[in-house]
Parts: sequence; structure tokens; C-alpha cells
Amino acid sequence: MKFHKSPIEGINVVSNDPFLGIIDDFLDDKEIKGVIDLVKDELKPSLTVDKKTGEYTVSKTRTSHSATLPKHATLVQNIAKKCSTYSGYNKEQLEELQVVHYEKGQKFDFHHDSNPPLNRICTMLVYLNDVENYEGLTTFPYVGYAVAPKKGRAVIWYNFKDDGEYDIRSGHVGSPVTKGEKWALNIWIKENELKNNKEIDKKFIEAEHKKYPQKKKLEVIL
Ligand SMILES: O=C(O)CCC(=O)C(=O)O
Repeated sequence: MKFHKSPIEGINVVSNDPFLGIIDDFLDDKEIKGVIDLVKDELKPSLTVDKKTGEYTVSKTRTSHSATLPKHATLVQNIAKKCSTYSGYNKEQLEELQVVHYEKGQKFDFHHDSNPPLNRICTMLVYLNDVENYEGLTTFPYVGYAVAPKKGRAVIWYNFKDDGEYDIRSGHVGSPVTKGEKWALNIWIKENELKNNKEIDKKFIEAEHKKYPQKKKLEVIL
């Protein structure tokens, strides 16, 4: 079974292997305002999955605030449909859409979006504002690119290889914001048939890190 849906139409491909693509103007200003209005009073400290327990927990590595979007709102359904068109996956495969908000000094350290027990084959990250001084870049050290937040822009990548194996190279950093704020929307696409991710423990991940060189120079996509 193949897990990638490429070639994907309408995406500006930045890297083929590992795949990284950009869709500028994925959301328009009206959609963005609607998304932020739905969650701005609901933000809570962002969570990460604890590597030992597999439970969601607050962590020093992710210091932003987050909120999930109400699944049945028309706007959210429309965004899910658009995501399905671009990614090629069914909208039933989406997790609840999650908005993230960073203020001064907040960041998300290097992480992979789908350590166990998660099974997120693909991620779409949509920026909901322009960030001052091009801060808050999403940096992919194994791919060699750092993407600047740009209002309405979506970044898309796979967290597993086409054969369903875990891909450390999709790991990324939400770089800190020191001026202003950063809003983004996380769209995670689930796939239940991925390979046995019980093997993905700390030792396995360390070995994966050693397999691939990180790029010394990052190209910034403005
Ligand atoms: O804010 C970013 O640039 C990255 C966000 C992210 O990786 C996440 O929320 O999982």
C-alpha cells in the first residue's frame, strides 16, 4: 500500500523527498477572521504528547496557546473540504482542526507531528497572519528550508514515507516570535493503516536522527 497522495495538484513543490509544498492564499481574509473569531476566547496552553506515557501534557518545549475549532461550523466544514481537495485525503481523516497562537518568546521546539500513539500521515499548517520581522518561521532542518508565516499560506508535508515508515525528516521547529504575535491553523490527517508504530520509541528515533544529515544552511521561503 502507498500512503502518499502525490502528485498533488495546485501545490508549489519545494522538496520532493521528503515532500514539502506551499499553497499561498489557501485561506482568504474572511475565512481567517472567521477562524480567529471562533477560538479567540477559548485559547488554553498548548499540549504535547509525553514520550513516556503517551498522554497529552503541557511542556516547556511548546509554549503557545491553542484551541480546537467546532467541527460542524460551516466555515470549518468548508476548510476541511478545501484541505481534502489539495491533500487528496478524505475529510473524514482529519483530526479536529487546531488553532495555535504565539506571543512574545513563545515557540515550539524541534518535534515530529506523529510520535506514537498519533497516526498523522500528513500535516497542513496554515498561517493566519503575517509576522513582524519574518519571525516565527517553520524550520525543517532535514529538508533545508524555513518557511515564513504569510497570511493565508499553507505548508504541507508527510510525516511518514510512502511505504508507511516513520520519517524523522519531517521534524520541524516553530521558531520563536519576539515581536508581535503569530496565529496558525494545524490540520492533521490521520491514516489508520500505517506500519506498527510501537517500534517508534526513543531509541528508534535517536537512530533515525543519526541516519540523515541535517542541512547546514537553510533556505528561507518568504
Ligand atoms: O508554528 C509553527 O510554525 C509550527 C507549529 C507546529 O509544528 C505544531 O503546532 O505542531
